[in-house]
Amino acid sequence: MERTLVIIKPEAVRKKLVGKIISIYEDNRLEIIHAHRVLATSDVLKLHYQDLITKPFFEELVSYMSSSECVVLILEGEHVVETVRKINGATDPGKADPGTIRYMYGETLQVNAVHGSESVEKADLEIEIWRDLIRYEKGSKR
Ligand code: IDP
Ligand code: MG
Repeated sequence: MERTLVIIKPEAVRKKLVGKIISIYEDNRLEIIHAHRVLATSDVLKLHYQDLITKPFFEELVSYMSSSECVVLILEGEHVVETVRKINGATDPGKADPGTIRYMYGETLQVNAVHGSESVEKADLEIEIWRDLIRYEKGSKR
């Protein structure tokens, strides 16, 4: 079954939006198969955002993402990668469709409430990158 990695970003955790955000995924019939609250390390974030390493905002992004704890979720379901990206909305909350998580809870282009993997391949890679930090057991079918 397809899986994806979601991060409820630090400001959304600080604002106590974890329950509301998880409910949105569940209301869309997606299954939360793992959840872990953790302070992200810069090593993991640099791997997670490796494609953005040349961007001028890269260092700021890593420091924002490790500014306080985030909640990392693994979701499972048919077409879960694409479904989560739709539910999350456009990267820039100002351009996100009404009803999306980023429209409702995002603040800025950077501080935008949630992350969702962009492809099935990226999801598998991100799950491996985060696996130890979020204690998601290797070999677990879930
Ligand atoms: P995505 O999260 O919608 O996949 P990406 O382009 O992969 O968007 O960027 C990853 C994250 O980097 C975004 O969610 C956002 O937090 C941050 N980001 C993207 N573009 C900018 C920018 O131009 N300035 C500051 N932060 C940005
Ligand atoms: Mg991305």
